[in-house]
Amino acid sequence: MSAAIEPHGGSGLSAEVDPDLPITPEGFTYHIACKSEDMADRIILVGDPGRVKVVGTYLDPGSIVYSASHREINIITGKYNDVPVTVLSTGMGTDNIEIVMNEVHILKEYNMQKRRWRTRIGETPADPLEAPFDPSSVKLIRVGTCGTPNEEVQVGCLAITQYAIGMDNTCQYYDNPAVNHTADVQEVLAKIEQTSLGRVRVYATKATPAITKDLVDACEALNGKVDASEQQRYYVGATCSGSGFYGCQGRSVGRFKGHLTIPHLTEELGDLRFNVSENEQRVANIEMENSALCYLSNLLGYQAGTVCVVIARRSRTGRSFATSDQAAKGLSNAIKIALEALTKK
Ligand code: R1P
Ligand code: URA
Repeated sequence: MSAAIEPHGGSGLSAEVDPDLPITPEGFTYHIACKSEDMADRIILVGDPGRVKVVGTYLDPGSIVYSASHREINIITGKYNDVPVTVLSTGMGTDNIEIVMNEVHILKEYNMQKRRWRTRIGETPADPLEAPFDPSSVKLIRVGTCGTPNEEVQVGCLAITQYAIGMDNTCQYYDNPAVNHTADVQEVLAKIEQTSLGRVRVYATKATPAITKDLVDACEALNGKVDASEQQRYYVGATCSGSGFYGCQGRSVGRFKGHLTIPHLTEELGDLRFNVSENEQRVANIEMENSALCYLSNLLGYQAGTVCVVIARRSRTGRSFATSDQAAKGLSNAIKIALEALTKK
């Protein structure tokens, strides 16, 4: 196992490096301290850098072969059920997700030796000896914490993302992925634009349906193994991602009171109903990373989804914050479920 490495992998960046694609001569990207061979195709993303170590305790004993740290990005690679898995922290916010997604893309699809992009399945290969890359082989599941505006959702419950609503502006800098033009995603967008969020530019996309389903199946399987008192509650719905924790999620603090553009954001999100595919959908949760994860993964053809433990309930019918025990139990189950879904064969 490598010890904490120097930022940029030792020799650093030189004047010859392409400023649009900063990669060291050894093949390290600018922010994630690893090379292509150190990153598995199946990736758990967490916000909190300290959570990487926690997820590591759920991996197969003695399986961790790589560990490094740079800025808020801690990374380990090991195995779960004998399947290679990387666990990576992003820190808080969609802006960090944009950095991580670009560098995961480079690490997966840029041939560092030949200094050119790999060809994908269905494209004419640049080198007939090189195996074409299948973008759907990259699977990313975020394991986070969140709040909820939904009175049906209690603290300690897991929120599993089906639709993704971006209240942030990160993905306004990228074209819409094809899935955003489908009738169901368009409906989510139309509904969200009818709220006060119509005053800011919002976007909508969705998690990969297979990942949403695998997370639900993993939660059901976990519940099948425990007593009624230990059942893990979960709720599938739309995840709204804000570009901040306070005003951007409708929290008005101190002298900011009276100065929010959308003072009733949580109430409006809690009241939203989407009749997507004839099945009523609601907002499940609010956090700060999922929108960019799903949107950018959809653009790249990677598979992505999110499971978060609800720690703050801010609904019309009740307000509460999870105890440390509730948060820890929910997080433990979220980690198990995410690892099962990620490594499903
Ligand atoms: C805010 O406290 C942070 O917690 C949530 C939010 O998305 C934001 O990053 O997720 P993590 O617990 O994964 O960091
Ligand atoms: N994380 C968030 O982003 N919001 C919450 O309310 C709780 C956790």
